[in-house]
Amino acid sequence: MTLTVLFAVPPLWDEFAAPLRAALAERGLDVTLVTEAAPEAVDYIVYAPASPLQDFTPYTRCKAVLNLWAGVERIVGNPTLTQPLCRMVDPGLTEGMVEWVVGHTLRHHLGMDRHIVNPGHVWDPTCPPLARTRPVTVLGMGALGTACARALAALNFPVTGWSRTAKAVPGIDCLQGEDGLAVALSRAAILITLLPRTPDTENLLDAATLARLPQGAVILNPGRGALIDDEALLASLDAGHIGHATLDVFRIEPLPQGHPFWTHPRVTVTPHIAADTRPGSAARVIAENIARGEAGLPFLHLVDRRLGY
Ligand code: NDP
Ligand code: OXD
Repeated sequence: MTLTVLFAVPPLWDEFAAPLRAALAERGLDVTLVTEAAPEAVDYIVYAPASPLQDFTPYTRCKAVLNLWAGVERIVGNPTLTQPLCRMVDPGLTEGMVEWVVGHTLRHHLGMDRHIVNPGHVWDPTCPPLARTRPVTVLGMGALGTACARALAALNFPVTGWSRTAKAVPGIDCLQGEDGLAVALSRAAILITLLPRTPDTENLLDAATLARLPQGAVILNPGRGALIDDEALLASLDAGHIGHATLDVFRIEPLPQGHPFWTHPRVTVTPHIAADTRPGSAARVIAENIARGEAGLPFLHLVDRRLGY
Protein backbone atom coordinates (compact mmCIF):
# COMPACT_ATOMS: atom_id res chain seq x y z
CA MET A 1 0.00 0.00 0.00
CA THR A 2 1.31 3.46 -0.88
CA LEU A 3 1.82 5.62 2.23
CA THR A 4 1.01 9.32 2.27
CA VAL A 5 3.61 11.44 4.05
CA LEU A 6 2.69 15.07 4.56
CA PHE A 7 5.69 17.40 4.54
CA ALA A 8 4.08 20.14 6.64
CA VAL A 9 6.85 22.76 6.47
CA PRO A 10 6.45 24.49 3.07
CA PRO A 11 9.46 26.83 3.53
CA LEU A 12 11.77 23.79 3.81
CA TRP A 13 10.32 21.81 0.89
CA ASP A 14 12.97 22.74 -1.66
CA GLU A 15 15.76 21.68 0.70
CA PHE A 16 14.18 18.43 1.89
CA ALA A 17 12.09 17.02 -0.98
CA ALA A 18 14.90 15.34 -2.92
CA PRO A 19 16.82 13.91 0.10
CA LEU A 20 13.56 12.62 1.60
CA ARG A 21 12.46 10.97 -1.63
CA ALA A 22 15.88 9.35 -1.96
CA ALA A 23 15.95 8.14 1.65
CA LEU A 24 12.40 6.73 1.49
CA ALA A 25 13.22 4.87 -1.72
CA GLU A 26 16.52 3.61 -0.29
CA ARG A 27 14.57 2.22 2.70
CA GLY A 28 12.22 0.44 0.27
CA LEU A 29 9.17 2.51 1.26
CA ASP A 30 6.38 3.16 -1.22
CA VAL A 31 5.47 6.74 -0.36
CA THR A 32 3.68 9.70 -1.87
CA LEU A 33 5.44 12.72 -0.38
CA VAL A 34 3.18 15.78 -0.50
CA THR A 35 2.83 19.27 0.94
CA GLU A 36 -0.97 19.11 0.89
CA ALA A 37 -3.35 16.20 1.43
CA ALA A 38 -6.76 15.38 2.82
CA PRO A 39 -6.00 15.00 6.57
CA GLU A 40 -7.74 11.62 6.85
CA ALA A 41 -5.42 10.22 4.13
CA VAL A 42 -2.15 11.12 5.87
CA ASP A 43 -0.02 8.32 7.38
CA TYR A 44 2.91 10.39 8.73
CA ILE A 45 3.59 14.10 9.19
CA VAL A 46 7.04 15.67 8.87
CA TYR A 47 6.94 18.75 11.05
CA ALA A 48 8.96 21.77 12.26
CA PRO A 49 8.16 24.88 14.29
CA ALA A 50 7.74 26.91 11.07
CA SER A 51 4.80 24.71 10.07
CA PRO A 52 1.39 26.37 9.73
CA LEU A 53 -0.22 23.08 10.87
CA GLN A 54 -1.48 23.56 14.42
CA ASP A 55 -4.62 21.40 14.62
CA PHE A 56 -3.79 17.69 14.43
CA THR A 57 -7.37 16.57 15.21
CA PRO A 58 -8.38 15.72 11.63
CA TYR A 59 -5.27 13.55 11.03
CA THR A 60 -7.06 10.45 12.28
CA ARG A 61 -4.90 7.94 10.36
CA CYS A 62 -1.57 9.56 11.18
CA LYS A 63 0.77 7.14 12.94
CA ALA A 64 3.45 9.63 14.00
CA VAL A 65 4.55 13.25 13.79
CA LEU A 66 8.24 13.40 12.93
CA ASN A 67 9.87 16.63 14.03
CA LEU A 68 12.78 18.05 12.05
CA TRP A 69 14.04 19.84 15.16
CA ALA A 70 15.72 18.34 18.22
CA GLY A 71 13.81 20.73 20.48
CA VAL A 72 10.07 20.06 20.78
CA GLU A 73 8.94 22.72 23.24
CA ARG A 74 6.82 24.48 20.61
CA ILE A 75 4.78 21.37 19.77
CA VAL A 76 4.87 19.07 22.78
CA GLY A 77 2.09 20.89 24.62
CA ASN A 78 -0.27 21.07 21.63
CA PRO A 79 -3.53 19.64 23.03
CA THR A 80 -4.70 18.45 19.59
CA LEU A 81 -1.62 16.26 19.16
CA THR A 82 -2.51 12.74 20.25
CA GLN A 83 -0.24 10.95 17.78
CA PRO A 84 3.28 9.81 18.84
CA LEU A 85 5.82 12.65 18.48
CA CYS A 86 9.45 11.96 17.56
CA ARG A 87 12.20 14.54 17.88
CA MET A 88 15.18 14.77 15.53
CA VAL A 89 18.44 13.05 16.36
CA ASP A 90 20.46 13.65 13.22
CA PRO A 91 24.14 12.72 12.87
CA GLY A 92 24.69 15.88 10.81
CA LEU A 93 23.09 18.09 13.45
CA THR A 94 25.16 16.40 16.17
CA GLU A 95 28.36 16.91 14.17
CA GLY A 96 27.58 20.61 13.81
CA MET A 97 26.87 20.99 17.53
CA VAL A 98 30.14 19.29 18.45
CA GLU A 99 32.01 21.70 16.15
CA TRP A 100 30.29 24.78 17.63
CA VAL A 101 30.85 23.67 21.22
CA VAL A 102 34.48 22.62 20.70
CA GLY A 103 35.22 25.80 18.72
CA HIS A 104 33.79 28.14 21.35
CA THR A 105 35.33 26.14 24.20
CA LEU A 106 38.76 26.43 22.58
CA ARG A 107 38.26 30.15 21.96
CA HIS A 108 37.91 30.74 25.68
CA HIS A 109 40.34 28.07 26.80
CA LEU A 110 43.14 29.39 24.57
CA GLY A 111 42.24 33.06 25.16
CA MET A 112 42.13 33.59 21.39
CA ASP A 113 40.48 37.02 21.67
CA ARG A 114 43.69 38.50 23.13
CA HIS A 115 45.47 37.88 19.84
CA ILE A 116 42.61 38.40 17.40
CA VAL A 117 41.89 41.86 18.82
CA ASN A 118 45.19 43.42 19.94
CA PRO A 119 45.08 47.09 18.96
CA GLY A 120 48.11 47.96 21.12
CA HIS A 121 50.23 45.27 19.40
CA VAL A 122 51.18 43.92 22.83
CA TRP A 123 53.72 41.08 22.71
CA ASP A 124 52.58 38.90 25.60
CA PRO A 125 54.17 35.46 25.27
CA THR A 126 52.06 33.90 28.06
CA CYS A 127 51.26 30.39 26.87
CA PRO A 128 47.73 29.10 27.55
CA PRO A 129 47.36 26.22 30.02
CA LEU A 130 46.64 22.71 28.83
CA ALA A 131 43.07 21.50 28.51
CA ARG A 132 43.71 18.91 31.18
CA THR A 133 43.72 21.74 33.74
CA ARG A 134 40.43 23.35 32.58
CA PRO A 135 37.34 21.51 33.92
CA VAL A 136 34.28 21.62 31.70
CA THR A 137 30.71 20.74 32.70
CA VAL A 138 27.97 19.76 30.27
CA LEU A 139 24.39 20.12 31.52
CA GLY A 140 22.26 17.68 29.51
CA MET A 141 23.81 14.37 28.54
CA GLY A 142 21.47 13.45 25.70
CA ALA A 143 22.29 12.98 22.03
CA LEU A 144 24.05 16.35 21.77
CA GLY A 145 25.48 16.79 25.26
CA THR A 146 27.06 13.33 25.24
CA ALA A 147 28.66 13.86 21.81
CA CYS A 148 30.08 17.22 22.94
CA ALA A 149 31.29 15.81 26.27
CA ARG A 150 33.07 12.99 24.45
CA ALA A 151 34.73 15.37 22.00
CA LEU A 152 35.94 17.62 24.82
CA ALA A 153 37.20 14.66 26.84
CA ALA A 154 39.11 13.49 23.75
CA LEU A 155 40.95 16.85 23.89
CA ASN A 156 41.83 16.07 27.53
CA PHE A 157 39.40 18.50 29.22
CA PRO A 158 38.24 16.97 32.52
CA VAL A 159 34.50 16.68 31.75
CA THR A 160 31.59 16.41 34.15
CA GLY A 161 28.14 15.66 32.73
CA TRP A 162 24.79 16.22 34.42
CA SER A 163 21.43 14.75 33.47
CA ARG A 164 18.08 13.78 34.98
CA THR A 165 18.78 10.04 35.03
CA ALA A 166 22.00 8.19 35.81
CA LYS A 167 24.49 7.72 32.96
CA ALA A 168 27.73 5.83 32.47
CA VAL A 169 29.85 7.40 29.74
CA PRO A 170 33.50 6.33 29.66
CA GLY A 171 35.82 9.24 30.42
CA ILE A 172 33.04 11.51 31.75
CA ASP A 173 32.10 11.96 35.40
CA CYS A 174 28.31 11.67 35.15
CA LEU A 175 26.17 13.21 37.91
CA GLN A 176 22.43 13.61 38.52
CA GLY A 177 19.99 15.27 40.86
CA GLU A 178 20.22 18.46 42.87
CA ASP A 179 23.39 17.47 44.71
CA GLY A 180 24.95 16.43 41.41
CA LEU A 181 24.07 19.80 39.91
CA ALA A 182 25.76 21.66 42.76
CA VAL A 183 28.96 19.65 42.26
CA ALA A 184 28.81 19.92 38.45
CA LEU A 185 28.44 23.71 38.64
CA SER A 186 31.17 24.14 41.24
CA ARG A 187 33.66 22.44 38.88
CA ALA A 188 32.76 24.31 35.70
CA ALA A 189 35.49 26.63 34.46
CA ILE A 190 33.48 26.33 31.23
CA LEU A 191 29.77 25.43 31.41
CA ILE A 192 27.88 24.12 28.40
CA THR A 193 24.09 23.96 28.57
CA LEU A 194 22.47 21.38 26.29
CA LEU A 195 19.19 20.82 28.11
CA PRO A 196 15.77 20.96 26.48
CA ARG A 197 13.35 23.70 27.46
CA THR A 198 10.80 22.16 29.84
CA PRO A 199 9.01 23.42 32.96
CA ASP A 200 11.79 21.72 35.00
CA THR A 201 14.70 23.37 33.18
CA GLU A 202 13.29 26.90 32.84
CA ASN A 203 15.59 29.35 34.68
CA LEU A 204 17.76 26.48 35.89
CA LEU A 205 20.58 29.01 35.82
CA ASP A 206 19.35 31.77 38.10
CA ALA A 207 21.16 33.99 40.63
CA ALA A 208 21.59 31.08 43.08
CA THR A 209 22.91 28.50 40.61
CA LEU A 210 25.10 31.02 38.75
CA ALA A 211 26.68 31.86 42.11
CA ARG A 212 27.79 28.21 42.38
CA LEU A 213 30.03 28.55 39.32
CA PRO A 214 33.70 29.31 39.95
CA GLN A 215 34.82 32.93 39.69
CA GLY A 216 35.42 33.83 36.03
CA ALA A 217 33.49 30.84 34.63
CA VAL A 218 32.51 30.96 30.97
CA ILE A 219 29.02 29.88 29.87
CA LEU A 220 28.21 28.51 26.43
CA ASN A 221 24.46 28.16 25.86
CA PRO A 222 23.46 26.40 22.65
CA GLY A 223 20.49 24.74 24.46
CA ARG A 224 17.60 27.16 24.91
CA GLY A 225 17.42 30.79 26.05
CA ALA A 226 14.92 30.03 28.81
CA LEU A 227 17.44 27.84 30.65
CA ILE A 228 19.06 31.06 31.90
CA ASP A 229 17.52 33.97 33.78
CA ASP A 230 18.72 36.86 31.57
CA GLU A 231 18.71 39.45 34.36
CA ALA A 232 20.63 37.18 36.72
CA LEU A 233 23.20 36.47 34.02
CA LEU A 234 23.69 40.16 33.27
CA ALA A 235 24.04 40.92 36.98
CA SER A 236 26.59 38.15 37.41
CA LEU A 237 28.57 39.34 34.36
CA ASP A 238 28.51 42.93 35.66
CA ALA A 239 29.65 41.79 39.09
CA GLY A 240 32.60 40.04 37.41
CA HIS A 241 31.57 36.60 38.63
CA ILE A 242 30.82 35.17 35.19
CA GLY A 243 33.74 35.84 32.86
CA HIS A 244 31.92 35.53 29.53
CA ALA A 245 28.71 34.15 28.07
CA THR A 246 28.48 32.88 24.51
CA LEU A 247 24.79 32.57 23.72
CA ASP A 248 23.24 30.96 20.64
CA VAL A 249 19.61 30.80 21.79
CA PHE A 250 17.30 33.35 23.34
CA ARG A 251 13.85 33.72 24.88
CA ILE A 252 12.84 35.82 21.90
CA GLU A 253 14.41 35.10 18.50
CA PRO A 254 15.68 37.01 16.63
CA LEU A 255 17.20 38.62 19.73
CA PRO A 256 15.49 42.05 19.78
CA GLN A 257 17.57 45.07 18.80
CA GLY A 258 18.39 46.95 22.00
CA HIS A 259 18.66 43.81 24.13
CA PRO A 260 21.64 44.26 26.49
CA PHE A 261 23.22 41.01 25.25
CA TRP A 262 23.98 42.66 21.89
CA THR A 263 26.29 45.26 23.41
CA HIS A 264 27.61 43.65 26.58
CA PRO A 265 31.42 43.50 26.30
CA ARG A 266 31.52 39.98 27.74
CA VAL A 267 28.64 38.46 25.82
CA THR A 268 28.97 36.86 22.39
CA VAL A 269 25.74 36.41 20.46
CA THR A 270 25.46 33.80 17.72
CA PRO A 271 22.09 33.71 15.91
CA HIS A 272 20.81 30.18 16.67
CA ILE A 273 23.35 28.62 14.32
CA ALA A 274 25.07 26.21 16.67
CA ALA A 275 23.67 23.27 14.75
CA ASP A 276 21.18 22.74 11.99
CA THR A 277 19.30 19.64 10.85
CA ARG A 278 21.08 18.46 7.69
CA PRO A 279 18.62 17.26 5.03
CA GLY A 280 20.75 14.33 3.76
CA SER A 281 21.30 12.61 7.10
CA ALA A 282 17.99 13.74 8.66
CA ALA A 283 16.00 12.29 5.74
CA ARG A 284 17.46 8.86 6.54
CA VAL A 285 16.31 9.23 10.17
CA ILE A 286 12.77 10.09 9.00
CA ALA A 287 12.73 7.15 6.58
CA GLU A 288 13.97 4.79 9.29
CA ASN A 289 11.20 5.88 11.64
CA ILE A 290 8.53 5.42 8.98
CA ALA A 291 9.92 1.95 8.24
CA ARG A 292 9.80 1.14 11.94
CA GLY A 293 6.22 2.38 12.20
CA GLU A 294 5.21 0.17 9.28
CA ALA A 295 7.02 -2.84 10.78
CA GLY A 296 5.28 -2.34 14.15
CA LEU A 297 8.60 -1.51 15.87
CA PRO A 298 8.93 1.22 18.50
CA PHE A 299 9.74 4.64 17.05
CA LEU A 300 13.20 6.08 17.58
CA HIS A 301 13.55 9.30 19.60
CA LEU A 302 10.00 9.24 20.91
CA VAL A 303 9.12 12.28 23.02
CA ASP A 304 7.85 11.72 26.57
CA ARG A 305 4.93 14.15 26.74
CA ARG A 306 4.92 14.13 30.53
CA LEU A 307 8.60 15.16 30.73
CA GLY A 308 8.33 17.53 27.76
CA TYR A 309 11.34 16.21 25.79
P1 NDP B 1 18.07 14.89 24.41
O1 NDP B 1 16.62 14.73 24.70
O2 NDP B 1 18.81 13.78 23.73
O3 NDP B 1 18.85 15.17 25.77
C1 NDP B 1 18.36 16.01 26.75
C2 NDP B 1 19.24 15.86 27.99
O4 NDP B 1 18.77 16.77 28.99
C3 NDP B 1 19.14 14.45 28.60
O5 NDP B 1 20.39 14.05 29.07
C4 NDP B 1 18.18 14.66 29.75
O6 NDP B 1 18.37 13.78 30.83
C5 NDP B 1 18.56 16.05 30.20
N1 NDP B 1 17.48 16.66 30.98
C6 NDP B 1 16.22 16.95 30.59
N2 NDP B 1 15.52 17.48 31.61
C7 NDP B 1 16.36 17.51 32.66
C8 NDP B 1 16.23 17.94 34.00
N3 NDP B 1 15.08 18.44 34.48
N4 NDP B 1 17.30 17.82 34.81
C9 NDP B 1 18.47 17.29 34.36
N5 NDP B 1 18.66 16.86 33.08
C10 NDP B 1 17.62 16.97 32.26
O7 NDP B 1 18.21 16.24 23.60
P2 NDP B 1 19.36 16.65 22.56
O8 NDP B 1 20.67 16.38 23.19
O9 NDP B 1 19.07 16.09 21.24
O10 NDP B 1 19.10 18.23 22.46
C11 NDP B 1 19.22 19.06 23.60
C12 NDP B 1 18.68 20.45 23.28
O11 NDP B 1 19.59 21.14 22.43
C13 NDP B 1 17.37 20.49 22.48
O12 NDP B 1 16.27 20.23 23.30
C14 NDP B 1 17.40 21.91 21.97
O13 NDP B 1 16.82 22.76 22.93
C15 NDP B 1 18.88 22.23 21.84
N6 NDP B 1 19.31 22.36 20.44
C16 NDP B 1 19.85 23.54 20.02
C17 NDP B 1 20.29 23.70 18.75
C18 NDP B 1 20.93 24.97 18.31
O14 NDP B 1 21.22 25.16 17.13
N7 NDP B 1 21.21 25.89 19.22
C19 NDP B 1 20.18 22.63 17.76
C20 NDP B 1 19.58 21.43 18.28
C21 NDP B 1 19.17 21.31 19.57
P3 NDP B 1 18.13 12.19 30.67
O15 NDP B 1 19.25 11.72 29.75
O16 NDP B 1 18.28 11.68 32.03
O17 NDP B 1 16.78 12.02 30.05
C1 OXD C 1 16.62 22.31 17.17
C2 OXD C 1 17.20 23.60 16.97
O1 OXD C 1 15.98 22.11 18.20
O2 OXD C 1 17.63 23.90 15.85
O3 OXD C 1 16.78 21.41 16.30
O4 OXD C 1 17.31 24.40 17.90
